[in-house]
Amino acid sequence: MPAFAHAVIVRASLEDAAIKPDTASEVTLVFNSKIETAFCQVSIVDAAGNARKLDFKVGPSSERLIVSLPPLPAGAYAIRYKVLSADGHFTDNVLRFKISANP
Ligand SMILES: [Cu+2]
Repeated sequence: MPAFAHAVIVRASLEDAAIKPDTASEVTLVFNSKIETAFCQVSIVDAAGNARKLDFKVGPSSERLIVSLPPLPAGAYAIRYKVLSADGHFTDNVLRFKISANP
């Protein structure tokens, strides 16, 4: 099975818009293949290693996950995701980002 058959992120809205501190927001993750959302897990990890689960929904197409971020103070974070792609393989990865106090 070639590596490109697995679900990998091809684009994340974090590249386009900085997340503001202490403000709830949404992050869109665009994958290269359809995602089976019933088997996905998304969480956020802060610099101290504390993790919490994030709510997400699929849309507007089945390669996209829209993840809800709670209000977060400035700092370094990682979104950890585990997704099941339509070819039946799980992909596990992290997406690091920073929230700066003065975006
Ligand atoms: Cu695969």
